[in-house]
Amino acid sequence: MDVYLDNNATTVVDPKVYEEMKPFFCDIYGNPNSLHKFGAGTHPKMVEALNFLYEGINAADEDDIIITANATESINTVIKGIWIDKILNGNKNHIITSEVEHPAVTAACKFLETQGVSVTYLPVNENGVLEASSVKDYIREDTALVSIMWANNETGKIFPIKEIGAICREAGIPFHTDATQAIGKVPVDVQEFNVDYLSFSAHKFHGPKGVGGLYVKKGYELTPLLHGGEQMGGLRAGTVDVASMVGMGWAMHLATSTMALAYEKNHVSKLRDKLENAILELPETIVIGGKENRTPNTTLISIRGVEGESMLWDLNQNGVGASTGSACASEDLEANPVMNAFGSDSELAHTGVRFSLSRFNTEEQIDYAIGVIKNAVTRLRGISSSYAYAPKSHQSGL
Ligand code: C6P
Repeated sequence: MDVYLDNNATTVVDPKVYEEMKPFFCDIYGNPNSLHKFGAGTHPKMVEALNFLYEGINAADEDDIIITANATESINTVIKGIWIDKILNGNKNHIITSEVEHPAVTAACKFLETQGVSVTYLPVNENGVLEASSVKDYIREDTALVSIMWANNETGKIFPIKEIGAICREAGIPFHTDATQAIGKVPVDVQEFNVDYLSFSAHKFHGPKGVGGLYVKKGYELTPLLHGGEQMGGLRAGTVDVASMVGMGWAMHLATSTMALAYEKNHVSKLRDKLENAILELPETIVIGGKENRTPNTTLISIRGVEGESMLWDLNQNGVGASTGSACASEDLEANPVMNAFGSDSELAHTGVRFSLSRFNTEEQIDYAIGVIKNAVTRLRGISSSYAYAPKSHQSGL
């Protein structure tokens, strides 16, 4: 049996989304900026898609949603746009972010540091969560932007976005949140949560790869990253991939309906808990950051004596796909930086395995995966010298 448990890396395209995308490859293929029917024929479905995106995050009519290639582009547009507008052409020079952001944020910030920008990387507490008050403590006169993720891709931990948004609003500082792992998992509402910029990627919520979005609150416009044609009101030049945009709209619609979010909360989380509790029956296993306040689909578990990469190999041999952390960092064998960031010791940081589920997983799949995981742990612990001789350090069942 094949069981895909790496949905934070990417998700299967929902069949309904695929159906909605199909006409835009060979039938309705005109350039949406052309005036003839081949181009203009795309407009109704593009408008529908945009409306679904607005509804999905509760954007106000006068706000903007820019279609991008992915969350990475959306994030870079905000960080570099702010750099141009408020730092190069203004009198600010400081950005606040966290130590556990995705590399799309941290690498962009590291680049700005090489250009003389001062960046504060806030630590998370022992539960892997950033405390809103720490943002307040580090705001300076010259702070140009606060960028904090909505939910962490490795632990699933949800950050206090509403409080951070309120702190930024009060201080008059633009607030960006990377909601890539939040959409379709928890309710996302830019108005209620005081968000000025928000990034997302369609392939994380059963849409196609290669398309994402950037929400921009009215009055918070940015210098664009891509200059060229007048697409997206001049905010992101280049012919829009209509099929992908339509796919993203439908994916958002399906993933953020009240029913879908309830299913995620009740059904997907039950399957995640079943998997997690079965692994926690094994001695010396812990949930990194604990069980509180997570997205319903994610668990990052440390299994002492079992190196993450070896575990993945065993699982893969038996049809189960998981990861040790971010897919984009899976080729380097460094200790997991997110686990390092909240104080895990180095052995622990090498033993994390991330399981991330979706609404397409079944109970039968989870039962099968549990068997595969338990066998792999027994085999790998049997050949692990560190497990046989090292002092026992984990508490089980945290
Ligand atoms: N995280 C993971 O395995 P793109 O690649 O641009 O569609 O998404 C980037 C991105 C941005 N922010 C967060 C919180 C993310 O989780 C990701 C993608 C995947 O965790 C692939 S590295």
